[in-house]
Amino acid sequence: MVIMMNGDNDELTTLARRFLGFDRWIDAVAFGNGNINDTYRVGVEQGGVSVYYLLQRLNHHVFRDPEAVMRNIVSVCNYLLQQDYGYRIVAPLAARDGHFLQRDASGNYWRMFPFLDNTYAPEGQADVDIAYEAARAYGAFARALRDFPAESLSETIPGFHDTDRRWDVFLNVLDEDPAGRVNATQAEIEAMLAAKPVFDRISRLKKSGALPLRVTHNDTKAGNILFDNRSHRALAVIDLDTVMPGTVLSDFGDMVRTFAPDRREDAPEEVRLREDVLDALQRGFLEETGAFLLSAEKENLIPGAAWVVGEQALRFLTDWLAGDVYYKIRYPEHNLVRARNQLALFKSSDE
Ligand code: GN1
Ligand code: MG
Repeated sequence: MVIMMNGDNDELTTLARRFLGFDRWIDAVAFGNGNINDTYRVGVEQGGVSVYYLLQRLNHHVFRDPEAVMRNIVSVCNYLLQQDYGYRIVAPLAARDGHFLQRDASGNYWRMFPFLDNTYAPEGQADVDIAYEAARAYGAFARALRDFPAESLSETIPGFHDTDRRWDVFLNVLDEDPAGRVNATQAEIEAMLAAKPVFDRISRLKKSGALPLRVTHNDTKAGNILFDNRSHRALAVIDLDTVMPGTVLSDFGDMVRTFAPDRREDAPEEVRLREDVLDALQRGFLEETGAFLLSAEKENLIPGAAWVVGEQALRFLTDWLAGDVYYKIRYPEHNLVRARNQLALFKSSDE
């Protein structure tokens, strides 16, 4: 999906005013590199001091029920506040009318978060220390939420990790070929079809009931951890939009998928898994979760990772064949390059 970054300052100022009182508008700059939402860091002067916030447009084509997204986030943040969690909680700010979401003239949904000064979210490939710190933070998140009633959360993207359903969508796109790209994509389609046994294995495991339903983050990449500029310690787990009921395999798997490769997920060059980073992820995550995860979960963390990589390949390939309707793309073949990258990663993680 090609979304215009609508950085109209007047519009952003008006929106910010609905959340905040301020004396002077400083600026708004596009922030981060998410594939779904549009984020701005806005600066305002309040009582003579410059203060920064994040103003974010929630993509309501992807999140069809924005209110449910905010309810999930708020209930998880409130719960975390009462736990021995050890990390900062970046909760959304209520607007002056008491609502967490504000709509603009075109019907878009906006929300605001505090901006943590002197922090950064890693870009590019994280090193071993960053991976270990992040894995501990995601592990602590799972630990602090282990008794939260997962079934009380809304499934904000229905079927997000429903492997059978994603596979059906893929087969359907193959069949209909809406963008006329199937013929030129044969090699990638064949590689995808060859990955099916891994999907079947995890699908059977999920249906067997051996994996408890847990609160899962569902986007456990380096960019969703805020680090302290100076100490490089993890301070906060952010982006709780996809917090949903799920299995621990997807959160550990998405860490492996995003941290362990030696290149970004859209690098056109051959990608390889870094064993030292993989070890650091396991060490960090299990330090926090080892005491409460069931053995069926621990034993399947690595096969689960191969599945998550395969599923991401499936999602990018499906979007390419569908004509780029879901992910933001920065050039015409972006989704195909992403799909190839994830297929290569799948191959190296399934070896
Ligand atoms: C999307 O926008 P971002 O980068 O936080 C996607 C994830 C994918 C990721 C791949 C809601 O996340 O599931 O793994 O792109 N989020 C949604 O880069 O679909
Ligand atoms: Mg995200």
